[in-house]
Amino acid sequence: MASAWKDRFRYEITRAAFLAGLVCALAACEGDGRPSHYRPQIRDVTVTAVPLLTRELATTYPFLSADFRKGGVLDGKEVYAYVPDHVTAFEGDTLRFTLINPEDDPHTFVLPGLAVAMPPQQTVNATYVARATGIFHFECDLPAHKPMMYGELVVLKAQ
Ligand SMILES: [Cu+2]
Repeated sequence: MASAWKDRFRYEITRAAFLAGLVCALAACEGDGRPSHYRPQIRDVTVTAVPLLTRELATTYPFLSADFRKGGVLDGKEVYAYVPDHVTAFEGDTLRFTLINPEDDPHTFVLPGLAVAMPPQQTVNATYVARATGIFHFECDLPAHKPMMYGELVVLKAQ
């Protein structure tokens, strides 16, 4: 009788250990069934606002005068870029942005969940946690710079 009790006890202990191991394994798995070994990182990203086609350049490129004129293709606009204009991270990473605006015009850096002013000739720091996977548009939301001044943050699934 004592032996049967011991066998039963051993069986229950083994079963409990198996279930505990199964729970741990499932908790470590992603949706595709493979365990995730990625540890979120801090990524330092420097983004600089750069002029491409601005009014000041009309003296260098005379054709721009027609573009900036009322009714021209750049009427009320100027073309700027972010360098780089694409940033990649993994889900859970923290991005430490250093935003540099070397120009005499203001800009902004707007991502879903983050809006930062970039005053002229200043450097601004901002932190963003990439909580969700996907492709996220960032832009300067000043009307004179939309829709040309933009980029994308690509957040990949951690593996
Ligand atoms: Cu701008």
